[in-house]
Amino acid sequence: EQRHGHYIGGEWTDGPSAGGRPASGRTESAESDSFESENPATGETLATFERGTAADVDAALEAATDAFEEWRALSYIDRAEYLWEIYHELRDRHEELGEIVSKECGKEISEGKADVTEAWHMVEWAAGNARHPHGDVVPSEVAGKDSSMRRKPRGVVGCITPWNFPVAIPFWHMAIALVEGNTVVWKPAEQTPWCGQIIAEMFEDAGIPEGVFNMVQGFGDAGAAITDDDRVDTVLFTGSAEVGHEIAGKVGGEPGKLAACEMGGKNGIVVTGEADLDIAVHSAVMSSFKTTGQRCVSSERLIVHEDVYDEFKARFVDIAEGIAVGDPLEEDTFMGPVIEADHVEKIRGYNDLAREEGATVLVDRFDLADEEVPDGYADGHWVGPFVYEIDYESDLRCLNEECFGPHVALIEYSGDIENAVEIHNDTPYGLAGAIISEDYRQINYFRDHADLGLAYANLPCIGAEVQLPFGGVKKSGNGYPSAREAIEAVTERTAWTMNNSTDIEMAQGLSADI
Ligand code: UN1
Repeated sequence: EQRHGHYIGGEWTDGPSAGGRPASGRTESAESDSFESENPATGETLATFERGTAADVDAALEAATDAFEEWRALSYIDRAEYLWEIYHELRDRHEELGEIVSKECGKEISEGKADVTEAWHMVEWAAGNARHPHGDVVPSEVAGKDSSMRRKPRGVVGCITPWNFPVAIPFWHMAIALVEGNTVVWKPAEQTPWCGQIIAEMFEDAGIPEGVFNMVQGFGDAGAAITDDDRVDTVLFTGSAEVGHEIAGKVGGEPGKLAACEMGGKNGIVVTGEADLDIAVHSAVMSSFKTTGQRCVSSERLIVHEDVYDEFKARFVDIAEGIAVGDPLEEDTFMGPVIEADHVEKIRGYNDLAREEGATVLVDRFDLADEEVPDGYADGHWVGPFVYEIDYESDLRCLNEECFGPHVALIEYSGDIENAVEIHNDTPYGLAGAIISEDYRQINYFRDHADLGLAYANLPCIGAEVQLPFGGVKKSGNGYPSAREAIEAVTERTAWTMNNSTDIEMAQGLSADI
């Protein structure tokens, strides 16, 4: 029987009480002790989950704090063994879990499966790291001294993860945190509690010692109870800029506590006059419409040179007009639904805003024609591509704010690569972006001058691999909570120096005479 509670200190809580009133959809309701997971393609309820309170978070933090000393005392290799169990389970259950991801967050099935694949890649990287030397031997200027940099776990790591990668991103955070010797309190996104439940079951099946891994389901109030608590040493957050900036400001301001946050972007692709247009159009379509535009790395700005603008536009518009929107479990679907009803309204708002700010609309499939919505899916959260062209102006909100949907601007530029990069950099964000060009000088200029954490040439700006750093500059993030760089946020570095001689000799010529 499924319990659908929290996993705290090696035990499941009872789950939503029989008489508990489920929150309607995913709206927050303070009176409710439960909430529902919904299939965004059909609107149907998948399961009901217990809604975490401050008391649940308190219990989870207590358990994580108590478990820390024993967990850190294990060897790296022994800690990694638990993760290897999970690695095999993720692989063995690939198809099944990929379908669950697609059902709960609406991504088409190849993306659902890729989410699971990315999770095991991360586990493989983190657990494999246990057999890799980390730390540095550092030369000392004094012959009799040995210096090195050693890593230590920080303690309790609070992880807050988003719904759009409900399996991969939790492992970006937790696999490294755990192998490095930290204990974890995790809140999955309220939109994807089913994925949260399954991941917690995997930790249970792997036999992870009690209190090392804890999962509390719930909303932002449960998240705030984690991030605000003094027992938490590091907060790892991936999600919206609004929440991330709040956490970074609040937690980052507290001495001894560390927040690493990765937020969204207003990502751009530059197509120069020297671009291969097949690659340009293909990359732009993938970057704008995969995951129905709901990746933090999705592109919402296409900055195209005047020499190729008309041809690029015609080809991009043609594909956007025909792109297959539908049941995420069907193999030939390109775009599934968006995550929830409120998100449909948010996207509508940005489409309207673009019109008000002077856009010429090229494709508007926002209100999908009735016959396009598959039978039986009328209650799903459907939107189609919205493509517009607009004259670049620095302060247009539609070119600065992240919509997080299939909403994309075409901007024509003239002159050199410098002009394109100036437009590219003119947003508050700097997460991912791409240049499409056959001219290596233009490519190198973009690499060196575009404000980005993830930069691509002749590729879409989605699809990063876990062994690369994943994070952004400017308002897109700080501290890299994600993929391989998370190691920096979950470890302390000790500068260790040992004297091997019988005298004391100081560096910098400092006198040691007394
Ligand atoms: C996200 O966009 O929220 O780089 C994460 C990618 C994926 C991860 C995306 N590996 O597209």
